[in-house]
Amino acid sequence: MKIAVINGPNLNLLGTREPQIYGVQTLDQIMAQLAQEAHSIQCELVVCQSNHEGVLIDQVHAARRQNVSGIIINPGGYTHTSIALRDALSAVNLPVVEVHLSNIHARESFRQHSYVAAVAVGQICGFGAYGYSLALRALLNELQCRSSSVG
Ligand code: CA2
Repeated sequence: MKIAVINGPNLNLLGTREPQIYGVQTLDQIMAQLAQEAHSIQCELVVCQSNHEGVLIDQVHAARRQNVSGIIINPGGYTHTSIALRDALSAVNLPVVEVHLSNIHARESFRQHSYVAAVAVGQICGFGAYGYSLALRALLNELQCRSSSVG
């Protein structure tokens, strides 16, 4: 089974600044750990990061061609601004789990609204890098539930 993991703007800076909010691990370290975990449960990850809204939207569209079963996304700052990214996620019609390192609901008011949340199965936030691991488990559980309720 293939899962897409899509990371938005500035997440390439993880581990270099603001460790009190976002932790000390780099995105590469977090993704490598997640890929290992996925591998141990016969799952393959298609990982990407971009600072550009259109590239993220293209990656969401590509998920269908790549035969991906579901999407884990940390949309970064586009969480709070991008109707276009939300439309793309809605259009591909794959289960989506939204993840944030920080607890966006305990931060500035502009971070407390997510355009993505309404098209996601659920949102995981506030658990740092461990949130990606939780998101993977939640998505696999969702896919299992969907496949066992078909037919
Ligand atoms: O908590 C999260 O995962 C966020 O998606 C991170 C975004 C932020 O805009 C969202 O509100 C919540 C920021 C991406 C990381 O930005 C960094 C900035 C400086 C140093 C390291 C990371």
